[in-house]
Amino acid sequence: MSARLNLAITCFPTFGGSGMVATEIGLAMAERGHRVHFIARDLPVRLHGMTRKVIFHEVTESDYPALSHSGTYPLALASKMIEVSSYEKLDILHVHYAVPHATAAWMAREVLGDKSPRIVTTLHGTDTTLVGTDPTYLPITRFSILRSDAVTTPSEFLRRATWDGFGIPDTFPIDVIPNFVDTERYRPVRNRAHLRQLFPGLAENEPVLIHVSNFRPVKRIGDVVSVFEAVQRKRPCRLVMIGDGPERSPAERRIRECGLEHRAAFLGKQESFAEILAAADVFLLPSEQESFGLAALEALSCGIPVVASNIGGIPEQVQHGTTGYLAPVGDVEAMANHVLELVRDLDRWRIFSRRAREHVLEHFQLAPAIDRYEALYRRLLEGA
Ligand code: GMT
Repeated sequence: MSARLNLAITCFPTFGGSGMVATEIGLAMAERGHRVHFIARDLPVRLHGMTRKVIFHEVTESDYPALSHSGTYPLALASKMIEVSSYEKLDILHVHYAVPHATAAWMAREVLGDKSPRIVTTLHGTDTTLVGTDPTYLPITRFSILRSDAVTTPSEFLRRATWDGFGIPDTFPIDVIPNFVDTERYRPVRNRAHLRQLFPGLAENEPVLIHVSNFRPVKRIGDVVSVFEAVQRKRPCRLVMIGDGPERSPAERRIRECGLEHRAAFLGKQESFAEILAAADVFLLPSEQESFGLAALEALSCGIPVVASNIGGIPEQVQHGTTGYLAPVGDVEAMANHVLELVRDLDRWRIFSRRAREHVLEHFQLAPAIDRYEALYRRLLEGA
């Protein structure tokens, strides 16, 4: 085995934690001198402007009329994996999100036989908790997970949910490699000018709440708005909403109906928002489910305390009463009270902010996570 690995990564190219994590792993591996390919439907968001560091292979589906709407993406992806593996002699194929990427990888491996790369599947959450365990996909997803050479999850919670949800014995090895954050990009630089561009009349001590997500129902965007309204009644504040998805329009409508539109800014999808995040005061994540909650980690890295629901993998990164506050799903009153505790007491906010940054530096830095993925790849190749 040569020291330089030939690695391919497959992920969803859309805004979302799994694609972000996959892209950061690929870029970091390329920085370490490995040859890195991305096999995806489109250029992943964080690869924009970075393609000279890696090789991108686009998965294109046939436009033959009889095939449209028949879900041929997994087949096109498997074919591209076979093609790239054959002429690039890949060592590792690392797929992010089991549905359908782990299944496409398994199909590719069946075709490639003993020339197949080793397959690593990283589960990210909805592929287990929402989609994967849906009876529509369960048998094939379970099978594809079991046929992977290695499986990883970003939290203990998701490891347990995978064993339990798919009826897999807990003797089946799943490595927990927590998600990580680029602590240089997400750092505590509080420049309120970024917020004044959004809110020209922003007072110096006026708190700014912020939320970043894909605005899917699982994020409980209505709760973000409810918390903002409840805080606003007691202490004038502002709300920044970053991202887009089905729950955005209803939320914007509700904000307008309450006459709060001048106090809220919906920015849509943003490729870069670290400066805005770092200038805000409290990050809100009242999700129904979250295997990890990468956006909260990015906030903590900027020294922004998080108020979130006490579910899934969130408690593995947000410490209640230390770096933020956790409340039961849907308990918007408790969440609003926690926000008020933070924004009314600057000393408390500063302590939480410092501890948030320290916690991230200690446990969620990029380099140690990349070390673990690299060690996993090498372990698989040594056992080949
Ligand atoms: O729900 C999202 O935010 C998108 C989804 C994805 O597939 O990108 O996020 C999942 O993976 C992220 C990266 O590991 C995690 O931080 C999110 O918690 C997880 N989402 C859910 O579990 C709902």
